[in-house]
Amino acid sequence: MTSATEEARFQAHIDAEGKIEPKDWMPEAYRKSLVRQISQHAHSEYVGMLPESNWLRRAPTLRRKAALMAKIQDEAGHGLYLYSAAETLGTSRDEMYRDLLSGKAKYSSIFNYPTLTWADIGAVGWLVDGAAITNQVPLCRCSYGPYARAMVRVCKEESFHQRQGFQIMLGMAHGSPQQKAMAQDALNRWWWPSIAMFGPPDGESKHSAQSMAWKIKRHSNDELRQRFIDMTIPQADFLGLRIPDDDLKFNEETGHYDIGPIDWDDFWAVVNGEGQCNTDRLAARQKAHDEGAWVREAATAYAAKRAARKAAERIAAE
Ligand code: FAQ
Repeated sequence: MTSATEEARFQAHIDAEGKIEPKDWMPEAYRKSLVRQISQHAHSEYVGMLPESNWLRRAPTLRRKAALMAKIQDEAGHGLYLYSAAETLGTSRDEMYRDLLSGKAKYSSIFNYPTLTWADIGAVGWLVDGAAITNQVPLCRCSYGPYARAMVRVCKEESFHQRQGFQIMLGMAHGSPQQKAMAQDALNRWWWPSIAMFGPPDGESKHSAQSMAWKIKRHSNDELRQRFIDMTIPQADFLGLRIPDDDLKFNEETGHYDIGPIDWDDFWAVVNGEGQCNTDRLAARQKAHDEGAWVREAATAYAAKRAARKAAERIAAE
């Protein structure tokens, strides 16, 4: 079969909502784009543990601490499912992780902002996980089977995370005047980075058109951003907090909220390594990787020993 015929069959399968599995034929560009997106997603989950773990030992109550600990552990689990899904495409986890530590691979811009107060933990859960769910629910229908299946569980857990964050915000917004001010301050700082997190505007998104044709992405960056804005503004009203945007207004004609301009220069500066926390985040991941070397060595040695024992048992039984 020529590669043009293979490609036509591949696209027809996707158009008919078929799933692509690891051993199926796929264009190299499809494989490469998936490794790029899934590994960036996995890196985001790993780096995303850091802003939250900053508050783990200072959580205000044991209950809050237990919930936050469970959430952070979930993010580690998400990273594992995602690295495993990406490995089915032929790139090893070691290779992907090396690219993160060297700064070659991207991870989400949002995790380069600092968590300054406990209210930030509420804002991260409410806004960042809220944005993550909006972006990730359509990924459960991604054309690549292992990614789509991993996302089902990830989304269920993200939905618990979003509620955990909203509940913190609710407690603070209805608490003392100082607590309400902290909640408003957290919203002021996390709103715009959460909006930008959906990626560049449609006209500037270099991968969207192809990713949508391949049904990796189901919606454009701007469509998902708008969906998140429309969903979140009534939640801010319920909290009695103000969205920090003087241009924000409901557009009766479109049925959507219009927002002011997004600071794309800030977004690209953060993506390109100049955010407040980029250096710290990578240093923390590098330190954890170095300190975990003995665990990886022990696990590899155990696996090798177990395989040798099994082989010896097989030979003895023959
Ligand atoms: N940050 O052409 P597009 C979470 C890059 S997980 C950094 O539009 P695409 C859970 C993009 O990679 C959050 N870079 O790209 C959690 C590309 O660069 P490249 C992560 C960004 O792939 C919560 C270039 O810009 N979620 O939050 C960003 O079609 C709380 C051009 O962009 C995912 O990864 C950004 N925000 O669309 C954990 C979801 N946006 O690769 C802990 C899966 C864009 O050419 C606590 N990923 N770029 O070098 C996706 O849906 C897509 O990859 C997008 C980007 C939407 C992120």
